[in-house]
Amino acid sequence: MHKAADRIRNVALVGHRGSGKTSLNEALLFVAGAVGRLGSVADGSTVSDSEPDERARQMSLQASVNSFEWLERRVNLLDTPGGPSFVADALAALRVCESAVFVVNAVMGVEVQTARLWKRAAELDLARLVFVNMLDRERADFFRTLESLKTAFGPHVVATEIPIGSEHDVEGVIDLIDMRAYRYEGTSRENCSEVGIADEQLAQAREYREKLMDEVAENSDALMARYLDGDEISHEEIVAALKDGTNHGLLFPVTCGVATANLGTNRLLDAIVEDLPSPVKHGAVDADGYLLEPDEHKELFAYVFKTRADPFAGRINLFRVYQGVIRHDSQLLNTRAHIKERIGQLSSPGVQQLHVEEFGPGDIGAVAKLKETRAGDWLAARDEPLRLPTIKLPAAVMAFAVAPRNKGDEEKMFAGLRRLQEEDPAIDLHRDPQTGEQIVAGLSQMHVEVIVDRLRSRFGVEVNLKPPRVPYQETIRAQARAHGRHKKQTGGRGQFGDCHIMIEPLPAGSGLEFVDAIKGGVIPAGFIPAVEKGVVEAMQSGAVAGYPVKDVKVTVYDGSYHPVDSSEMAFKLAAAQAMRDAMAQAGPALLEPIMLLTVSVPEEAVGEVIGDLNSRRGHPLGMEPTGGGMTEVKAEVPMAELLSYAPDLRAITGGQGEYTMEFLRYEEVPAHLAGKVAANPRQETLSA
Ligand SMILES: Nc1nc2c(ncn2[C@@H]2O[C@H](COP(=O)(O)OP(=O)(O)OP(=O)(O)O)[C@@H](O)[C@H]2O)c(=O)[nH]1
Ligand SMILES: [Mg+2]
Repeated sequence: MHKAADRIRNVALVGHRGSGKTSLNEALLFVAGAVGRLGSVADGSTVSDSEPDERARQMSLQASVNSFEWLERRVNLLDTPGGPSFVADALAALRVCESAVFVVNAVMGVEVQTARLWKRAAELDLARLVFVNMLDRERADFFRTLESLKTAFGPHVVATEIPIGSEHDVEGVIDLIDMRAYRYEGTSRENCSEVGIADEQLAQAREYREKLMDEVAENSDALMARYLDGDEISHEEIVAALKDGTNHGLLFPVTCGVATANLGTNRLLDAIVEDLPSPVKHGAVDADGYLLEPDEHKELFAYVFKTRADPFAGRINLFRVYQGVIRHDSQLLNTRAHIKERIGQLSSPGVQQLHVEEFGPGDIGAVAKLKETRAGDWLAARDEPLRLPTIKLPAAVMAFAVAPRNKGDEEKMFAGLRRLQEEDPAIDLHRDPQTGEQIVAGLSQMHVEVIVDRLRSRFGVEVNLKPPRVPYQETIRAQARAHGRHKKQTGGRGQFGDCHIMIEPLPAGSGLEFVDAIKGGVIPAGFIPAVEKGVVEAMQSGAVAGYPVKDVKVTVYDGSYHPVDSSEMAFKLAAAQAMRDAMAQAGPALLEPIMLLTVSVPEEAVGEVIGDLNSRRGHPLGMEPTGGGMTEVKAEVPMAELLSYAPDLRAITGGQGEYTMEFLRYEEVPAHLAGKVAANPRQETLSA
């Protein structure tokens, strides 16, 4: 029998890079008895981060799922990477969960990625709970972190516990609901014991309890009236109101602890099963108009959210059942590939890879050995095309040309790249239309380096990377009309296609919008797709410098045809010609990617670093001391100016500077530079 949907908790651990998610994941598994010892990230002994490259880099590179039982509930806990380059997996995890635990570093407070993921979780309507981690670190401050959470996420972020002691002397936590104190000693499962609240902390605890009660009472009119009258409110009533507010995204409880010391983690585990919603409570999921209900009697729909390559089992697909029951030894349909897949063995994901006969609605499971199925697919009882709203991923702008070191490894390299892309949809693979080279694009240089490492370690292919090229784009700034006509009469059957189009600029990020405004069949409907094809082909190469053209609305509004001579090919050629003419007249503009650069440098080098960024057409956004004599400088800089930044920064800072960058947006290239780019379409000087 499967676990009932109201006994399941799907929870994603999310947060900024290095905030302690993997360590917390480990502690929660340890407390629940799913692992026998508390592994550590530093030793490379944690359950998640099990891949060799994750251990070597001491950071999570992909999502991992562990299922275990706690208080008769089944918890599917998803550890996600905090690094912005690996955000695809964090977003995929949020999609299949009802709730998220935000892990926040108590020294740093809310960081960039925390805020971004919060926004995504809000869009998905997830219950959110915060764990303020690393209370033991120097300069850690729970209360300052709480303030930064309120500033970022509003007044309904509220502490349900506060720490006892701080930094190296942190000892435990005070539960504000029941006003009870807990002390932790050592890291064993039995390290927690109740103690009295120290007199000197009583006033502070009362103050924060009052804030909590104000917030809880706000979620229930009845409770509010009695609270204002000064009535005693019972434990059960407080918990019920807190739970209700959390489940509806009206209130965000903040807990705290030290993941690596297993401090506060037992309480978090209880909160996960008691305060966070089940799939039933969260309710039906809207898949493109089709409501999926967590009902075991309805037909099956399961969504594959993650494909992992396992060295032993081959490709493993992790799925979430939305409706119905998935059974082992059964046959299902893949609704994208329209093929039947045989479901052999099913297993519960993670450390306790137990074979499971069936998974019910709301549950998360793993299946190996499927032929075609990969992340993003639906497995279903029948071929009903379902869609969840697409997850918007950042643009893969760090593009490198790759080639195998050994001639003859081409096929192996392509196969490897395709497999890696299955695991990570943020990777973009394409051929450079100008040079014919194979391009691998990721969200950052590190992202691409991880891909190269994996090609070597998993697929045995050594590749060379050529320096990145700038992925310029083009667009138009004005409206234009053009006429294209393709006519050939060379004996026999002729060629005839004829169309009039109008093009207009669209807002950035809109891509192509193609409108068929043909009246009276002057171009027969059957040829319209050929017209669109011609337009799309012409847009591969813009009028300024031959880069792909984006953000254009194209309306085909007139034309003519010949009953015998017209063909798809003729209409495609006519449309491409019209499009090229129209683009040349429509104020074509060259666009370049602008990056957010974050540089960490010694304080004394800040002046020179900023001066250098100014000479790179950069706009400094601000700076902040980060301790240890280091300062973090943020700036917006065109990518074209950063291709050789690493050696220059090394020279300025005597090797002590570090930087990361990520894509922000496209902006028009200043006119005096656009000419230079156009004159050098292969960017040859850059790869010198
Ligand atoms: N002192 C202290 N160190 C911690 C704590 N939690 C994690 N760390 C350390 O912080 C570093 C990062 O921890 P991880 O658990 O890998 O952080 P993460 O959030 O999983 O990192 P990403 O997966 O890269 O986003 C490791 O060296 C941990 O040992 C904590 O509560 N206190
Ligand atoms: Mg991690």
